[in-house]
Amino acid sequence: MSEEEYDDIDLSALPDEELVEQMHDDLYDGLRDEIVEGTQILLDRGWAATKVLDEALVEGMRIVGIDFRDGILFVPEVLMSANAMKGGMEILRPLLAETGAEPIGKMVIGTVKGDIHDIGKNLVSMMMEGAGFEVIDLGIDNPVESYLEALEQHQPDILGMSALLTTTMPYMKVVIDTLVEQGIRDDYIVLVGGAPLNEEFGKAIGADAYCRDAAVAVETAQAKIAEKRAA
Ligand code: B1M
Repeated sequence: MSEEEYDDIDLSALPDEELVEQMHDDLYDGLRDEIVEGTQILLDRGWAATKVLDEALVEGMRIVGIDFRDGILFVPEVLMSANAMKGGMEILRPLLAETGAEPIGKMVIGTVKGDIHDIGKNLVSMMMEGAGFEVIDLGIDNPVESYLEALEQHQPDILGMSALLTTTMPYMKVVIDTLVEQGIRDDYIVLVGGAPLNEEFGKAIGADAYCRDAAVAVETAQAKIAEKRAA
């Protein structure tokens, strides 16, 4: 569709289902302004932030991922989709992170060395903040040294690591092995996540748990902190 045709679409006139489909298209086409507008419209219509996130944004990104895998979309286009997704996430951030409660725990999180994917990690950070955790986000491409430095400086309860590539996920083991070597592994709850991981991998590298998505990350963090405090 041309820019002009896009300008003709009045997003606010679309019923919910069509608006969500339009947002999938807009995410695919990397149209940040439209994603921001669509996100706001759904919220104004009373949608919960998590519903907007799951049905409009994450589902749209899943479709982008399929065509990226199949060689229909390329890195520059997917970067624009990611940028549009982040536009929507910025609107949802204060809603997802809304909490008046005292922090119930602290987490340091970062994407591992060699990996620049950060959308999923950012979502985990937001949802953890929303559940009352203090989050220190180290960003992307973290070597073991930056995790160690952050653990030393912030003394968190939880270390979270994210990896989206099969080539970078083994680096999580490098970090955990280093914690073991330094005798500090048991000082932290280590949670890992990212699309190519699974439970078996989490166990094999010595993490405390693999988290399938941001909601599971929150539940797991709460359960592990409760266990640790009870012990
Ligand atoms: Co990339 N990429 N990418 N990419 N990219 C994938 C991951 C890929 C699956 C696409 C595909 O082929 N279908 C594929 C990996 C294949 C593989 O290794 N098996 C891939 C590839 C190959 C690449 C490049 C190598 C491409 C190239 O250059 N030829 C390159 C690598 C760059 C690098 O990192 N060194 C690359 C680059 C990029 C972009 C920069 C263009 C962009 C990233 C932009 C950004 O993040 N700022 C990008 C994107 C956007 C994707 C896809 C399309 C979408 C990822 C995403 O944001 N998903 C992705 C395809 C896919 O995953 N379907 C793909 C939405 C997000 C909400 O989900 O990240 O899974 P996810 O996070 C979830 C859970 O996994 C979990 O919770 C999150 C929320 O529910 N979770 C955690 C994640 N981290 C967690 C940490 C935790 C807990 C839970 O800690 C406690």
